[in-house]
Amino acid sequence: MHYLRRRPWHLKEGALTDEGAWERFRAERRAVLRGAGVAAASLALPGCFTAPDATARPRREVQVDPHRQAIPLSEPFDDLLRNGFPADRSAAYPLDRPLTDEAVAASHNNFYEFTADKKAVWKLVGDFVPRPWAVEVRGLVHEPKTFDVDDLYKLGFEERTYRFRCVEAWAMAVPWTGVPMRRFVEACRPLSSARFVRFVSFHRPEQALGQRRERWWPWPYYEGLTLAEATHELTLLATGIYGHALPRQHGAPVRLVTPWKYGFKSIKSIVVVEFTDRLPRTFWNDLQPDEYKFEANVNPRVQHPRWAQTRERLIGTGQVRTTEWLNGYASLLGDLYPTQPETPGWDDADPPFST
Ligand SMILES: Nc1nc2c(c(=O)[nH]1)N[C@H]1C(S)=C(S)[C@@H](COP(=O)(O)O)O[C@H]1N2
Ligand SMILES: [Mo]
Repeated sequence: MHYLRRRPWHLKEGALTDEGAWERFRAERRAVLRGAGVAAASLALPGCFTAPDATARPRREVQVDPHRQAIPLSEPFDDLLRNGFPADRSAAYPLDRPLTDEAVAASHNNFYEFTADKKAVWKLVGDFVPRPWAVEVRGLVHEPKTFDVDDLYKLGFEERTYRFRCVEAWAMAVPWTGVPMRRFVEACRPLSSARFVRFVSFHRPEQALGQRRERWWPWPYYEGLTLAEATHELTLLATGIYGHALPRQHGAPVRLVTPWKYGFKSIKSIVVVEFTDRLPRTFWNDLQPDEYKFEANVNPRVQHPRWAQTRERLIGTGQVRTTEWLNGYASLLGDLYPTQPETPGWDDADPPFST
């Protein structure tokens, strides 16, 4: 079994966020998860408790925190504590803005399977059953297989604070927990002929109001990445947010996070991962072919047909910021996209490499 090495995370936390309440909550929860033996005095002072035993894994103990009462979650908090949580936060992805308040992020969602009303998603996800959950791996792999989502922590969880930019020009900054997608891809053992990874979400009209209402939409939601994108260090297969498992409205139990692409690429509630040598079609391209193409990289120079992409508004604070090429991740992406284009991504007529 693979365990992440515990790092002195408390030293860098202050640099990443000014959300004192959240940090306090996080420190307290870690302490509680670590066992009842932790001195109560240390709970009030994040950073004052000692580093935990490297082999001590959190158990699913019930812990109801007062801070959490205010968070619009669709399920009880104890149900969000699962194997692998909380994970160590990586220092490699510092933010240039405060973390978004958890309650704000949890009540402002795009999840069209339920509704197009961002403010109402969290109220409508209650019937969705995210467990048990298997992710089917198929296509150009040595052997098709399925992963139980509750076993993914064995591949090694880490927490990363990422900026997130929706194509609608709102943005947030959140701590995701998950497995680097590269490690998941390795575990899938793709054939050398694989060029793309295709992702498919669930189709459960009986649990999802939007899928019942918008019957003609091409459900289930589907997305894709090139293999180079999927195996890039930045790509995360996320099972958690804010130190616990994903609540339903954020795409329980497992979703993609590609922080340099518009949010719609970060497909939620994945049931299929398919390796292919053909450019995957995508849900939004099929619904709105005149909008962003497959690549959908954040690019302030390429306008949406109906609005500019030069700026973004942070949910919660309402702060307006300049949007950066690749959402500010250009230096980490290296030579994946050497130039900043003036036109939307590419489509099947214009693949980014020769096969
Ligand atoms: N299955 C699925 N995944 C999805 C969507 C969706 O409607 N269905 N919306 C996308 C869009 S447009 C955005 S901005 C993000 C929103 O993620 P969040 O609600 O966790 O902030 O999820 C993306 N993933
Ligand atoms: Mo979005």
